[in-house]
Amino acid sequence: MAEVKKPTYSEDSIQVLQGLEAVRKRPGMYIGSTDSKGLHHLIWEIVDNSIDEVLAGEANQIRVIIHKGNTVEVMDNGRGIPIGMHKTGVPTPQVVYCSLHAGGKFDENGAYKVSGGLHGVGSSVVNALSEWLEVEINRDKKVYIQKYSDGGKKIGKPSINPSNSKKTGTTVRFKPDPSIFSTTIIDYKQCVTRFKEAAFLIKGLRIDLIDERTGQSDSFCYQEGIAEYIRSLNEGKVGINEPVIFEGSNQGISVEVAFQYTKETYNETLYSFVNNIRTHDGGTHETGFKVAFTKAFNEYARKKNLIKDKDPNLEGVDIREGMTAILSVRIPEGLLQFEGQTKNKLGSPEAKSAVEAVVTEKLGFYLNEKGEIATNLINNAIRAFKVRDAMRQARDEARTVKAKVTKPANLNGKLCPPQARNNELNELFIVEGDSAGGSAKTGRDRRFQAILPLRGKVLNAERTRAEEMLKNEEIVSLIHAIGAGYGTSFNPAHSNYKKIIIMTDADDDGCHIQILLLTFFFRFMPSLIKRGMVYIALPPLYKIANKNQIEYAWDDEELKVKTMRIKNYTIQRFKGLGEMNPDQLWETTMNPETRILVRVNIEDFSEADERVSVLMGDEVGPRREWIDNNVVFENDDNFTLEEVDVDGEE
Ligand code: 1YM
Repeated sequence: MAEVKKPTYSEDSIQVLQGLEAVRKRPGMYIGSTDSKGLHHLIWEIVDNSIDEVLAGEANQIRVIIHKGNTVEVMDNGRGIPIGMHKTGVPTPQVVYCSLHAGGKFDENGAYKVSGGLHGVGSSVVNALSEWLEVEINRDKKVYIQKYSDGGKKIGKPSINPSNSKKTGTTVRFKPDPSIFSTTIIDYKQCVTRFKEAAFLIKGLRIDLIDERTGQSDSFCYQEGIAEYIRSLNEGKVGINEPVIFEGSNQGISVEVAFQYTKETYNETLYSFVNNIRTHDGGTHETGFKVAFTKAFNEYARKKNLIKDKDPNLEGVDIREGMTAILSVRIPEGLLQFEGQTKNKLGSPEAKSAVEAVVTEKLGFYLNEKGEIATNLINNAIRAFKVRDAMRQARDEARTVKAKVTKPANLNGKLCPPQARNNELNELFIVEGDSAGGSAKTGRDRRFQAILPLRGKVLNAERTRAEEMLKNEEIVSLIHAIGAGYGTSFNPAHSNYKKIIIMTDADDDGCHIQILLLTFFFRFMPSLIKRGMVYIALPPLYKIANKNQIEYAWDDEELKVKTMRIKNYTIQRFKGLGEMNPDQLWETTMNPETRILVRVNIEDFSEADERVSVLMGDEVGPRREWIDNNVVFENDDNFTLEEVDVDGEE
């Protein structure tokens, strides 16, 4: 990892600014919000202080404990906050924990913090927003303890006792104030994500996370840093190259990049970080990264005659197809500039040129050195370009064909479109087989429901090259029916339908088709799922009939309850959708007033990505291992299924 200039400020340089009352009056100004997000910011803020100590080269371990009453303890093995008197006549830790803006973050004399610290919030803000807080410092063979309560009010004087131990470090325990926060329940999963990321980004840092409420614990430590991050993201995929790391610095900005290309992947995964905080919306550093890749690949391809003089340059999206990359930059406070509503986008112009300079140089060397791999990567990009070009042509053709037919694209008699064009209301049912397709076509509300019957199995998008996928009739029909493109050009706003509903038999084959379709959507139209536009229809399993009265049951439990109420009934178990007549199918599965739909939702995109490649990909080993370790797979928590639409409400 590139060296970052060590802060040079001392106890003297801390400016005592103002009291903590202001923070309690307007917490939102300091931590963004007082909901769960704001609550977790308190933890991040304290941990960031420990991380700064790690980045200064003075600590390598951080331990976070969530205690039973949702109190938090953060400990590091750094130097410990200085315990001597500050020039203002109070002990330094008190300055750090009681005065706003203390701690060097706002020091203008060259000192800067490089870890996240949203809004430059300091330890004092955490103190201000805590019911109580306790600081314990081990330093100079002494133990210093000071407690505060009710938003930072000192409880007595600090106790300073000699200790025999050479141990040094800082421990902070606190209880977020329930009169400030709308919730004080700490989410373990959010802590895992944050600390795992930090451990990946800082080689050799060990973070232990312990949840005493549940007994859960995790430990994160990665000696190979972001190269290991790449490996974990690409688990189950076949690599074209080994993960590579580039490091360098430019204009005081340190840049670290790792990347690996994998086969059979259509996607590009780029995770970027600024001062160890994920920048979900990218920004100037990502731009610099992309420009450098495009430049270096094209330069190399031309030099080696892999693309001819008359050919156009390879485009960025093609060059990045199949790439997984991590970009981590560390920027001095003075150059930090964020944009956008959520401040998740880096705006600093220096970051673009710094990343571009470092990556262009190192990538150029890498490609020249690894001739064979470089050729493979270039060919990968050329293939991606050809696929995209072919699809572009196909789309153009489709557009002209569409223009000639009078009714909107009939898709060779497959798609049965709704009467009205209304993409805010219309629904597309993807139905397994012709017989169910027939019932659905008759039973539907033709004003807003469309039916697309699928013949035969859908291709597995995870094991089929995009080029092949896009030749497949079923897939092409699906892409055209939805009408919003695919891959990087997919735009959910152009979808002809508000809901895309997968309607299959309630058996193994039906499940398989569901999974294949979800894999296709996940890889080719991920934002369709992200926007909550993909649904699974739940047909009933049983029909209970008694003279004129007909009821349906969706599982055995319901069957039991309903048959207890009815006398002299007959039970019919539906083996497939085709067994229902059009009216029955409408009533049970398609009518928005009575049907049950399950909305497909992705909680953690990268986890889902990894899961899809393990479960649907080429390699048998990781899949077998996953199945061995996760026996219950009806309850896969990556595709969370939330019930909606039970009575027409969402
Ligand atoms: C659990 C939270 O705050 N660790 C921590 C904080 C500091 C230091 C070490 C530290 C910094 C420096 C010198 C320096 C801080 N010190 C200050 C200040 N963990 C946690 N560990 N010696 C120790 O930056 O020069 C603010 S934070 F201002 F007092 F120096």
